[in-house]
Amino acid sequence: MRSLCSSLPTAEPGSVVTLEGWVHRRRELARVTFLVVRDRSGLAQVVLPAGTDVPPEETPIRVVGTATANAQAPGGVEVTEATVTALSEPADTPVVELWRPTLDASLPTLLDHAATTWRHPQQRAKWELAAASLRGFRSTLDDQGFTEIATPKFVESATESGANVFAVDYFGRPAYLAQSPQFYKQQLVGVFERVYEVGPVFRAEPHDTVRHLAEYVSLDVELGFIRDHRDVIACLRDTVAGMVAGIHEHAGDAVERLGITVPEVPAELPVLHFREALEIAGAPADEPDLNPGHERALGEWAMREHGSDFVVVEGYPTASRAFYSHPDPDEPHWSRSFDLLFRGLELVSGAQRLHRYADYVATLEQRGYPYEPYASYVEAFRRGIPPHGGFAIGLERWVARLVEAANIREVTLFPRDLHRLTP
Ligand code: AMO
Repeated sequence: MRSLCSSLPTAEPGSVVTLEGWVHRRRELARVTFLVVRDRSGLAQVVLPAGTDVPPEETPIRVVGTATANAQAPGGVEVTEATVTALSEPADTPVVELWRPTLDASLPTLLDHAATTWRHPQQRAKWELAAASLRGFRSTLDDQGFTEIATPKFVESATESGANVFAVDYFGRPAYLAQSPQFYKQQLVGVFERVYEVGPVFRAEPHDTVRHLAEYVSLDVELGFIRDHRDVIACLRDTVAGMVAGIHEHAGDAVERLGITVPEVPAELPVLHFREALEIAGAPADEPDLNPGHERALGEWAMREHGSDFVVVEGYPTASRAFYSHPDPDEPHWSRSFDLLFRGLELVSGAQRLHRYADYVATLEQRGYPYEPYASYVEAFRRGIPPHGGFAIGLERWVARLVEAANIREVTLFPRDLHRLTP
């Protein structure tokens, strides 16, 4: 039976063990050859007689040998008297030396050779943080009565704005790749009350920035029977806390490999009104939105004033938010929408939504949007949708800030952008 490298330290000394993994490193010394095996759980050392023929680095192998205590070996146990069998052709020499403790390669090299470079324990740790966060996201929402949904990615109309949609030929009809599951998650509040989706979304971002991808993973949440957007912010707080808990529970080892500081989520997130946010960021009072420099300034403010990696900005101008956002009933110039900034970067957008049919019709008209492309969405609001709201977290942005990556592509398995369609 196969043992994992991580279980070798607990193997009975003298017992026969079988490891399967990759040749992480060969070191041929005068009297012995050391072979380090890597599998999904970690590394193990195998000691072979000098001159043993070992396949090259990155070849998958099976090692059958004897578990032997050796204080110098990682974990105190190594494999001796071993036979090594290659499980594929000898692997080509990787473009980067994966056995080195840190991966020393330029971003284009990392991305061009992603299928290999992701094997490096530190690189892989970044996605392990993403996977653990997803487990925490799902389990937190599952426990709160949410239903996971899956919605179409071919859509008839733009959900966010017409500017950055990918047009596709859908059996001869024009269609788009979904920029978000926005319209569907709202309609499904009418069925399940509380829904979430984890899925790809598509944005034809025309600019080459360190925070935008053409395809990313959106963690979408929508819940009904809310009082206002503050109920949505409370749900967001618990969801992000759940993602952090997921990291502690399932990716402690990845955190250690990367040496990162996992944020603490305050019991209540600090909240600023958009007006105050502009002032703190030193922006003119008539600015319609926050730019990356403003966001960084607000991140520093949150750390200074609240010791918090997070800050919510609420009340963005209604005119600069998506048409489905609910205006503040007292001051309709401001909306019941918000963003969550994490370490000075926009991580989440959310809002209370309009939920009355007549409000949708009026808003579309006011904004000069045609009714027809939105008809099937808007007409759902004639059939009883409760007050509701929700938010979306960008998974890659979350991980990028967790590991403080300079570029979102460093934490994306196979990034898609203006220039990149392979690998
Ligand atoms: P928005 O368009 O602000 O809101 O997107 C939500 C979050 O998704 C992330 N994000 C991106 N990540 C990588 N590359 C991109 N090009 C990109 N664009 C956005 C950000 C952002 O905060 N329907 C609304 C959400 C809602 O109200 O529920 C929406 O999609 O982290």
